[in-house]
Amino acid sequence: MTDTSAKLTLLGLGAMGSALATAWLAADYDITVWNRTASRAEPLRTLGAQVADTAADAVAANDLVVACLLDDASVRSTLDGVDLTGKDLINLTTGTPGSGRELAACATARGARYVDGGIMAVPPMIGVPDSGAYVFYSGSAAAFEAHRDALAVGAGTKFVGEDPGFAALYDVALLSAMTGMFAGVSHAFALVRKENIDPREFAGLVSGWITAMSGYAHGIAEHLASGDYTTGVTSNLAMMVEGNATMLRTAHEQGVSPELLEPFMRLMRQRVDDGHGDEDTTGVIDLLLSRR
Ligand code: FVH
Repeated sequence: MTDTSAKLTLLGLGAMGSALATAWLAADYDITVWNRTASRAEPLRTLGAQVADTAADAVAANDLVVACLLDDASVRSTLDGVDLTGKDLINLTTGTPGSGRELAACATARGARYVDGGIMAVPPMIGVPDSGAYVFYSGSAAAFEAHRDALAVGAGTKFVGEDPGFAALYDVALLSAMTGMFAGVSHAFALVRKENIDPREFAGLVSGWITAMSGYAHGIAEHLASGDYTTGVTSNLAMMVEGNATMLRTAHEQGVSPELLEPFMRLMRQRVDDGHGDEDTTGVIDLLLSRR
């Protein structure tokens, strides 16, 4: 039977692993830690952690084993040959949906229950009340429920289903949205960079505008749910494509490469050319799915 008392093993003491360990120690958890580079465990030993010499020793110490390593390969090599029988393995290492499913199959075949996790936070947010930090979890619902309290110590929890690939899918989907946002923000700063404009003041305007526009995601969701991409459209694609030309001319005038914007603009233009100028950008999703 799974031991759900306040103790666990943590493999990996990088920036994120150390933040998680510190949060569990602050909450009086009895934790055993292991890290490939042993010296990184010393600050945690001082705070009260047990430090294992090997990953196998660390795993043997507790039923709940959390891995927070660099990547899929480091998880596999760390757990190679380690007895996982009866363990609940929670893998917080960022991976792909496919790697989550593969690790789940591998762990299950070795007698463990597997839960994948996707951390939506940076290390300073861990263990900080109201920081907004949370983690997507998917995989064994029974293992997640058994350890819900422990997993909630450093960050909020969102269980997104028993498909072990879903935590990574949600994680990477949100990171992808963020990457597109960073691209837009970079272009915006480039446009004003050579002018006598205070970047700190400009940042407030950029941030406020992005926040005001963020509800756009809900409009897209309604279109995808209904299959009608024209309902509630206030700014149609034909108009936006004309606006794109103005954005590109402005980039040219300001000496800024349009390379971050052009790929998306090409897809918008394609939808208009295909006769969808009365929609918004939802149809770009269909184009992305039809091109691979
Ligand atoms: N830090 C962040 O902002 C992000 C936030 C969202 C989630 N990510 C993911 O979390 C995983 C761990 O990230 P991290 O910030 O702790 O990363 P590092 O500080 O670089 O530490 C990496 C740890 O992995 C160990 N490690 C690397 N390769 C191996 C290996 N072949 N075998 C065993 N351990 C390995 C490394 O050990 P060492 O270099 O100290 O010996 C660290 O413990 C990650 O998936 C992020 O994408 C963080």
